[in-house]
Amino acid sequence: MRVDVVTVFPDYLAALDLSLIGKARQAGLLDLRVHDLRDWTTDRHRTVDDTPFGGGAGMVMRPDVWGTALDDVLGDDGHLVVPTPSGEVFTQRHAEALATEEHLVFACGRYEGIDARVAEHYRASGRRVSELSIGDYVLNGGEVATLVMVEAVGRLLPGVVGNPESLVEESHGAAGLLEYPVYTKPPVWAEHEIPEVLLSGHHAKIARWRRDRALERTATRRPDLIAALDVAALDKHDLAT
Ligand code: 6GU
Repeated sequence: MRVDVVTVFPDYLAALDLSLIGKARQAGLLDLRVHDLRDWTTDRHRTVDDTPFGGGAGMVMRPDVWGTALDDVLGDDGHLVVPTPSGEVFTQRHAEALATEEHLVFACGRYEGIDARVAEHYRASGRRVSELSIGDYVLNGGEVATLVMVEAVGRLLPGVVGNPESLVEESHGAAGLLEYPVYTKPPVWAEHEIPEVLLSGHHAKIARWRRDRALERTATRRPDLIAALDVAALDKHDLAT
């Protein structure tokens, strides 16, 4: 997969050199390039923003600078992703859909945003454009949201996560539940023991226990996810839990 990020803070994206995503880049599974938006400015001060029409606080990013940058970077197949607190909320379903794309381009704006004509223009020209938020809070710009989305998408690319089974049971997977609690050695730590069933070697009982804990946790922490569950996917025992 090819990923381009356009930002006025290229250094923010340095974390993508690390860990699994960094390895995926070295292995050639992910071709990630970070660009400085100011490289597309033409004035002496390298201006990227201006005051909002209609008045109000803060600055808005200029469409002309973004337009020349995105015309260069999008190529003919790029899917434009604009991180913005006024976007749809990014979920694992968005990550899965974006992971099937050949080429993503992230346009990082400051939080007052990019002139609205930019998304409108690329949509009108027939491109896929996704305006996405990472949650209900406000960040200073799209860079951290881009880190989040590139990591969520990148780990779904074939070969990035060593054991693909670790993608199966995790939170926000197909089951629509949060993950059950996990434990490792030592079996007793600070007088806390691990649940006995996990030492039983009884695989069906362990699976049942894990599903019950996942249901319990999800009901307490994320009742919205319980409400969204497909009732047909629940078993008798689930309904009793
Ligand atoms: Cl994508 N951008 C900004 N600036 N703030 C956010 C966000 C994005 N998602 C949540 N808050």
